[in-house]
Amino acid sequence: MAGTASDAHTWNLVFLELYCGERGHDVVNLGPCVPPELLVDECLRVRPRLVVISTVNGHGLVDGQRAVEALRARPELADTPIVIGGSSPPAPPPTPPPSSTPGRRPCSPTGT
Ligand code: B12
Repeated sequence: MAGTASDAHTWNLVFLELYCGERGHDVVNLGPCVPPELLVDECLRVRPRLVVISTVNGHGLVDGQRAVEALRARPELADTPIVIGGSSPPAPPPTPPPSSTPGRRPCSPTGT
């Protein structure tokens, strides 16, 4: 289990470690800000049944892809299941509906 390279959040990892541990799984929690090279080295050492990557800081798409590519580049880890999850970026604010004020007309370039 690891946070992504740029992600400093830790309670996500604490939660997941407890969640998996309480269900009987042996968990190696590498903590936050884990670069792909470290993740690969630890996976080669531990040979996990599952790699859990957590990302909550909004950079999961880029960081996660790099981590998965690094893991998949090693033949020893090519078949190791990987899950990635966490929080996604906040939704943008809703677009206000077009104004329906009576008599209001769109401006033309000439101001007419
Ligand atoms: C506490 C906090 C911090 C603390 C972290 C302290 C620490 N030691 O962890 C501090 C102040 C350091 C911090 C920093 C930053 N933060 Co912050 N932080 C939070 C906050 C308020 C709570 C996060 C938390 O601890 N939640 C508790 C844990 C248990 O819940 P969780 O993280 O959501 O994890 C759950 C799920 O996501 C899921 N999950 C997580 N991982 C995985 C993996 C799998 C496989 C699965 C299935 C599920 C899963 O399970 C967990 C339990 O339900 C959130 C906002 C919020 N209310 O969520 C923002 C938030 C995560 N932070 C945010 C941001 C932007 C930052 C900063 C970039 C701010 C800045 N400009 O510096 C930095 C990041 C720096 C970095 N390099 O990463 C944003 C991320 C936005 C995004 N996703 O696009 C959030 C969402 C705030 C916001 N609304 O903007 N932060």
